[in-house]
Amino acid sequence: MISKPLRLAALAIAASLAFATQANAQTQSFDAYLETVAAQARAEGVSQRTIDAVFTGLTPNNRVIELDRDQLVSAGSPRTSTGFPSMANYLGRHNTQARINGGVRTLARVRPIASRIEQEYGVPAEIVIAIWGHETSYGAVMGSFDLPRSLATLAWEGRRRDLFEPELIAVLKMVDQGVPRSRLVGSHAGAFGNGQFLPSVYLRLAVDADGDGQRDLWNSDADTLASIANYFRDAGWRQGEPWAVRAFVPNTADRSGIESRVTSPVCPRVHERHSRWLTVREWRARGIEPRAPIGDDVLATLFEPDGPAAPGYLLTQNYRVILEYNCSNYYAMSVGLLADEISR
Ligand SMILES: [Ca+2]
Repeated sequence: MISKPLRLAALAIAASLAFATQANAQTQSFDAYLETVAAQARAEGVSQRTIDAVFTGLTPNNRVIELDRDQLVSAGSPRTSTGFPSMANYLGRHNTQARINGGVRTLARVRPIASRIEQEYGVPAEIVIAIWGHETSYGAVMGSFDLPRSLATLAWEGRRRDLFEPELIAVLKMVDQGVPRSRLVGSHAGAFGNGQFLPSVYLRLAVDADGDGQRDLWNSDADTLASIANYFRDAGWRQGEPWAVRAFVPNTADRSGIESRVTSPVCPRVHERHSRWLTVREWRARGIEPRAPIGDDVLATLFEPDGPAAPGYLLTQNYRVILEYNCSNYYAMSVGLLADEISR
């Protein structure tokens, strides 16, 4: 299983996934810990009224800690000859016909808004809707955990306090900005709404696109679509470039010498499966043929997720943008291919 999406936090998770020690865990009672967070929040301008409204009566949730630990130990699926779990298997489970149909229906329903947002942000509507589909089945499954309680529990527990304490303070700032306390419901790991943003991402990138004065990622189609599109634009989406194209890779293709020579500073285990960057023109010269339109000068990496006998892809910079949303090749491939299906 791939770990649950955690937005920008994926970077921090990748760095600490190997059973980090609980160095600073639970050296204080939960209430004493909340007092230290409250002091920090006050220093960052959060009102006492908000702190009282959110923290009074808050208790840790053991279920959240259990789920967080389960993520670490979940054993992988069967491996292919690549040494990695099968991409085909993952896609079969995640890009189901029901999910594809849901995406087509969603796009039809929101098309006027989606077109306007596509114009404004330069991110294809089908990519945004594919994210929505993978995160919450187009809003059907947004999580039922109380966000302040989950975030306070995870921050106090301490394994990833560096990640969760700022998110706990960010959720207080959301309340200060007028988000109703009752709306703060989401995943056990603190992600919420249609696109499963973390609070810090909400503060930075959520958009009020329907003009009602609220950035409502739970109920508003326009706010949801614009906020995800804004995330993608902020992460460097290149308008008019595909996320990837399927590529024909002949048996005779020489795969030696195309390994990446750099180690990615972020989630290196994801990036090390991609080749080095070459232009499409250079790939063609090596006998590797794109199966869909893509400019000759576009830079791409070759990725053969299930090995040489299975489909290969030329990934562009836009694939990296999907990885910024959730740094997993399985996630990014399933989002890109779902978007392709929706736009077909
Ligand atoms: Ca709104």
